[in-house]
Amino acid sequence: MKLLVIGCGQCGGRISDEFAKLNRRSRSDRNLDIVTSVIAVNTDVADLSGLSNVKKDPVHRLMIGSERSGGHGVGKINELGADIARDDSNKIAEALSSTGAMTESDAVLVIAGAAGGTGSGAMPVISRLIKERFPGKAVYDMAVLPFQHEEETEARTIFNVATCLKSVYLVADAVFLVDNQKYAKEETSVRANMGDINIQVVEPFYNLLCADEERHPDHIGGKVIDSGDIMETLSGWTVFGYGKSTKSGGRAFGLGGLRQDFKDKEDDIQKGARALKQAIDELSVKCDPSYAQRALYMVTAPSKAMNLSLIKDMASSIQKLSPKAMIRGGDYPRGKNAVEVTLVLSELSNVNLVKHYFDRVISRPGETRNKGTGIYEVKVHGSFEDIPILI
Ligand SMILES: Nc1nc2c(ncn2[C@@H]2O[C@H](COP(=O)(O)OP(=O)(O)OP(=O)(O)O)[C@@H](O)[C@H]2O)c(=O)[nH]1
Ligand SMILES: [Mg+2]
Repeated sequence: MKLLVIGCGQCGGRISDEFAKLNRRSRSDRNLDIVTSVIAVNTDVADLSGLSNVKKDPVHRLMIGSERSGGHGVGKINELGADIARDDSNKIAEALSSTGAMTESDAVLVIAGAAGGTGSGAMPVISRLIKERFPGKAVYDMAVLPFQHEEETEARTIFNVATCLKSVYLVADAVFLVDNQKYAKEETSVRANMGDINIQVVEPFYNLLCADEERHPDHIGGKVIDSGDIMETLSGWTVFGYGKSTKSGGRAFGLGGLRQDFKDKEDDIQKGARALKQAIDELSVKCDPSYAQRALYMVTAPSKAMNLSLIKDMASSIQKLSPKAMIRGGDYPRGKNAVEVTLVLSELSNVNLVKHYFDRVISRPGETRNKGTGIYEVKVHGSFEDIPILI
């Protein structure tokens, strides 16, 4: 499956930069293309020049709204970010067309930090623009949710996240949710933390996108997850996770003395179970998987390890986890020792963290000031319907 990736604002730009790197890796290691083009859109010239892997020309590093932002961002005012993207929509559409990548892309992935200004505002506007100008093209948005401390220290955080989420849900075919806080490590610096998070965020897409592009029979699974399966799975609120197990565990599970081929098989099943557990533990947002209406898993392992029991165990674990979901699964024979699992849970009918933002943006008497921090938060009077949208 091939994606055209658009990163909006600083956060979106940096994650899209990781997608450009991912494609370099798939090309050099597997001779496959999974990303057709990466465009970083920003109102901040310094953010754009700080990227490493996105092509350096003004089409792929697209500056918008320089007159209004002075080239320094929009200072977390996401309505302004949305306005600027709307004003410059012709420029954005022309950049998209001029890459020539749209026709060979199965879908477009638009990425931004929901708490920021430029990306949070531009992501829904750009998603809508693609829907209008490139009819029929699937558009997926990736909304990165803020660290907890940002909620407590920045007045506009909750408002930006709530308005961005409401907008992208209305316009995109699916919204990947990523919770920065869930990936955060206390002991590392903010900058290193974000770099690590960005790497972790794109990793689950590697095997998932590669599998359908494979042409060599050695790497074509018994059941290939193709772009059709992925697109059928993606709908509404979506989370994803990835796990990898290389540890050999045969003896530890009391299998000493059994025949070697049987031990190897048991070992692979244990590896699969461990990788699945990690994928669930490391889902991009904490959620209750039983709310998923659709799910997808892909097992990547050397073909000799890809036995039927491994796949069957995986399928039944996911079935228990998300009993209401329509589940699609597949195998991808690749790699040496590891069993890797990519898990996608989609069409989630309830995500507590999303509800938290919608609830918190609506003011109740005396609540615009956060009692704990004393900060005056930007709030909306009324109910969910009164939360403004940016498109
Ligand atoms: N995971 C991750 N989150 C980031 C990164 N950069 C910023 N963020 C998060 O994104 C949010 C802020 O959005 P930014 O992308 O900085 O804002 P922007 O879109 O550039 O908008 P303005 O700077 O206001 O014009 C915060 O919640 C940050 O924690 C990054 O590289 N990775
Ligand atoms: Mg910025």
